[in-house]
Amino acid sequence: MDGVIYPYEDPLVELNDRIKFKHLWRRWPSVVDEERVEATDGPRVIIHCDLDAFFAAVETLHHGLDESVPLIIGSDPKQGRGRGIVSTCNYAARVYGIRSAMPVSEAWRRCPATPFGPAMYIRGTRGLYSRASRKVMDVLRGAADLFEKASIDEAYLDVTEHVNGDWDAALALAINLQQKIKEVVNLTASFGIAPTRLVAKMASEVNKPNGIFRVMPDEVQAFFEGRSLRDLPGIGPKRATQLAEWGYTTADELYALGELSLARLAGERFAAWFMRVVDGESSDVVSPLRSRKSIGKEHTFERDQEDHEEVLARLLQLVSLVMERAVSLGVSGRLGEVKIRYTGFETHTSGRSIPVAMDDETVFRRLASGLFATNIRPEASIRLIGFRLGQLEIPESRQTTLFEEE
Ligand code: DCP
Ligand code: MG
Repeated sequence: MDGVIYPYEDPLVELNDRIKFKHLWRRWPSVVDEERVEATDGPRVIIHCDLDAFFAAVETLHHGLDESVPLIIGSDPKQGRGRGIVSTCNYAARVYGIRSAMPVSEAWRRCPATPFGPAMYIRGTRGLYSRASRKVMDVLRGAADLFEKASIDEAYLDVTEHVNGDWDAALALAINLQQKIKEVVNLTASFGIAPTRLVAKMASEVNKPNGIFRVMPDEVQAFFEGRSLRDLPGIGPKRATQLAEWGYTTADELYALGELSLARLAGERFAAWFMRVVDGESSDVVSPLRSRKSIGKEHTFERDQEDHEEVLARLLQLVSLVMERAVSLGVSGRLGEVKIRYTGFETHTSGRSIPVAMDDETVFRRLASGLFATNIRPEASIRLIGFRLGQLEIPESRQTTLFEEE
């Protein structure tokens, strides 16, 4: 990127100038084609796709159910005494105020199953969802320069090069992808098109279900006008409540404060992040690397190792390498797993989850040592040792937890 100057990185440039520069940039889409991942401050064309009432829609198709019957996917409601939660529900059930993550007993209270009420409850079939998800992801991946699966039913596509920076072509592409998904798995999906990941994600909510919404680079500020701070991915409930107590409930009110005052109120990091988001300049790139499910490293000893101290030392080295990788990819994990393969190839994997995703080396070194100590078979000789960081989380959610903790 030597010799390439990014005028809008200059903090002294006025907002209007920055918007002008962004338009110029659009006409020079591939000055740094090879390094497009780094060229993230220019307006990219990002598409976010999110399937509608995903688990419920799959079950509806699978069992040939009537869409107008409220359908709740989650743990067994046990006639209202169930202690689990709702995974999701169809739109007919949302009319009753039923939502993802609500206690299933609460869902039952709002809308019980026959003979007490009209609803239907299904425990869910993971395999069905994974299969449908894979087919959808294959369709989406094919259209993206950079592709990132963000969860089982949503993905980010950086299509800047694919559409050559043309926002009408991006809209046409989203319509086309929506039709293809319908053809391939008979599910409906909603799309958001915007210059940043975060705005694309918010945009895909606007016309849900089966909708598309586009936010052009010069419409980002207007998009945030009157928008509740609670609707911003990256602002957790705690921070939203805090900001509301100070009198700020919408994005534009908070933006009007200006970065300096906001920093004094809510911290420099948050202020810088928030101003960039509303400027449509969030630096979160669509990263294929974040699609990965886990980061793992293994070591096979030259000769089966009987010295458990040695094995543990090697394990801790692996933990460090994995955590370095996680930090460089910008991901955190909630699960640590230790794999031990004994002489003769017998293999044992044991894992433990922590309450929130972290990228802290010390935490996972401690977790790995604990797993090793409790699971290692005394006197056994070891052929291979491995460590894996799983249940990875993407930075949007990471930002939430970091900001909450500040
Ligand atoms: N899910 C879950 N538990 C949650 C949230 C979601 O098991 N707390 C599962 C069920 C959803 C799927 O993930 O079907 C996708 O999550 P979404 O948040 O995208 O919810 P839906 O796709 O169900 O609904 P929407 O139409 O609002 O996207
Ligand atoms: Mg969804």
